[in-house]
Amino acid sequence: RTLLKSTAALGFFGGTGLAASAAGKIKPGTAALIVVDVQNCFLEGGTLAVKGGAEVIPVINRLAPAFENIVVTQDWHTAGHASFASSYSGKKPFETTQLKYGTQVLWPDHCVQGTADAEVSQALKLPTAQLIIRKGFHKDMDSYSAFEEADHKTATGLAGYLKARGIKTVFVTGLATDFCVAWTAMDARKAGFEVYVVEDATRAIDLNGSLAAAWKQMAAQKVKRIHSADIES
Ligand code: VGL
Ligand code: ZN
Repeated sequence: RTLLKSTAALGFFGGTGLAASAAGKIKPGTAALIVVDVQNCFLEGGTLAVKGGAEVIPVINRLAPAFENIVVTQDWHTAGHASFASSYSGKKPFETTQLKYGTQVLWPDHCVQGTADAEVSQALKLPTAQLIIRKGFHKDMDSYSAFEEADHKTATGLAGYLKARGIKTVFVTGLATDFCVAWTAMDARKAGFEVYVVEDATRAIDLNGSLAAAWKQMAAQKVKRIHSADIES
């Protein structure tokens, strides 16, 4: 059994040079599904709801049985976190500020540790998920990526975990396409993995064109953009 339908992939990469033979070679034991931040905070009714966020859940649940390895991430902020607009006087959500590591988008208070809002959705059905990476728990630093925090220095350990388990390819899903999914996908490339983002298993925040910009940056890093129908079930 292999993970990607060798024929389906061609349509998506027409002209970009992904060989059907390469796609057909991915063995389930060498791949991981990464489920990014499918938490109450990012679903309808949550503190930073992503439009259509809950629609990723049935898609991810449909993909999950094909994977022997699944990693879940959880945005896990302290109260008064540096990424919250409420932590600064005169700042509103979706404005930016300069922090030591660069420009930080300021968000509504969201995914605060220990709250129901921060819980991973109970609707996810991920029988082979064994690792939850919590991120954004340093009060003075954000972490969109599951691999490293916003200083681009502090590692979460996920790259080492995946490598120790012989994983070469990751499939990234979840919320939000243009922030935590994109940063996770690009850092996975930087760590040497082959990376697919499953577009219909993601939804975006799309702040000032951030979604189009994220796809462009991901393409430049050779992140491959596929559809859930390209994965063998
Ligand atoms: C995220 C904004 C703030 C995400 C997390 O999961 O994409 N976005 N914190
Ligand atoms: Zn956050």
